[in-house]
Amino acid sequence: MRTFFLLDIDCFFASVEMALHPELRGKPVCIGGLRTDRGIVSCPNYEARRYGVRTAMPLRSAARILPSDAVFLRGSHRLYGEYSEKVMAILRDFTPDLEQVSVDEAYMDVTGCLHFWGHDPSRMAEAMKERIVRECGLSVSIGVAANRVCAKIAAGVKKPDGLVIVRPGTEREFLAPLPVETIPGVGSKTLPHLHTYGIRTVGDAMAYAERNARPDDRRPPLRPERLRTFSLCRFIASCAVPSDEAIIPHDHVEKSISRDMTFGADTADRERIGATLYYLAERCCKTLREDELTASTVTVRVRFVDFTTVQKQASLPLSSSNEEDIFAAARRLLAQLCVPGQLIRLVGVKVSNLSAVEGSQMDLGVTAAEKFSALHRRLDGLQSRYGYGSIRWGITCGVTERREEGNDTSV
Ligand code: DCP
Ligand code: MG
Repeated sequence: MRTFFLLDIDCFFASVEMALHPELRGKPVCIGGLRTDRGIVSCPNYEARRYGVRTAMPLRSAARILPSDAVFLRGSHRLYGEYSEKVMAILRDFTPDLEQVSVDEAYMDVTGCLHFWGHDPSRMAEAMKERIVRECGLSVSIGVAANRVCAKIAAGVKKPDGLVIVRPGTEREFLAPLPVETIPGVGSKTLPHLHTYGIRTVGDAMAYAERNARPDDRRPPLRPERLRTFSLCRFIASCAVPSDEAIIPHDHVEKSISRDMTFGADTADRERIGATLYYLAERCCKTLREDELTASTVTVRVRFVDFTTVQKQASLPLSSSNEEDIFAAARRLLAQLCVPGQLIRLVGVKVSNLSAVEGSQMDLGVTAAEKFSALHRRLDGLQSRYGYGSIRWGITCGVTERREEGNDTSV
């Protein structure tokens, strides 16, 4: 079981100003502009929030509701960037497995480091907080849990200066009473839909998912509208499940290559989905070969009818740029992400963990992989000369859509 931390700096921009100018402490402070400027508040401190000021509120509205000793500052993004780097550097002293997700927020997988703290996450979290206060003068909130979603929600529960630990096995208990919109991804579109089904809390969604699960096929399939609700509720319920997904440290993440395809009409046709998966793997592999790269991680992304998106990744035993290897991994991942009969809107393949290929290694033609590699290069040449349709693998013949949303991405 993994242990994740989510750390979020409290009212970040305002906190930096208060750290540098202690005379601001205790007063309402708004960053974003002066009180008569046009524009919005980018960060109110907690004193200003007590008067009802919120992020993105017009400065002039904030000025109207705040007392005259409130301080309005334009702020300095350069300064906040420097503080952000300082905090992230402190966190990296605690664990290398850190993913910075915004200027003041990072996920950490501390599973491998907890033994330094007697397997006590609260000791580790307190030590982090103490160092950040001492060296940067900033207070932070930390959520600890066996998956990222619970850690993120826990970090927000007792802000500012919070530390909330969701003990393994208590995820359901923790999430169930919360409003369903607490779950990231449940927004203004999905919320009214859930409300029409009487689903207001995460617990309601969990109960709905359980009631409508169909372990055997003797019960009639759900109608599309109910299926949408069910998929949503199942996704919400999955937020209580511990995660085994590793955190990929951002500064070690290299370029990745991804290709997505949205189907013309939602489909549950396994053959068609498989053909598309192969086609997308092929597109990724072509780019790998063009750039003289191989990949050792494959990720598959699936978007369902209700726009819920799930993804899963796997490592290859040997890094590769061959369709056979990438597709085999992608097919296994796809099988884990969706059940037969489930309608799919989009499927995507991403290859990452890239490394450069030694030129001669590709040309030996001794092992099966090398032979395939040589074959793929020949096909690449033919296709670039005479078009993709001139010669193609049988499996992709059913692929008619070309509504690719692919691009080479740097994560
Ligand atoms: N920010 C911004 N505009 C927004 C949201 C945020 O400029 N619409 C900036 C200002 C924040 C910083 O990003 O200080 C971090 O955003 P958070 O959402 O973490 O908000 P705060 O750190 O200000 O408050 P909290 O204590 O709720 O984390
Ligand atoms: Mg913050």
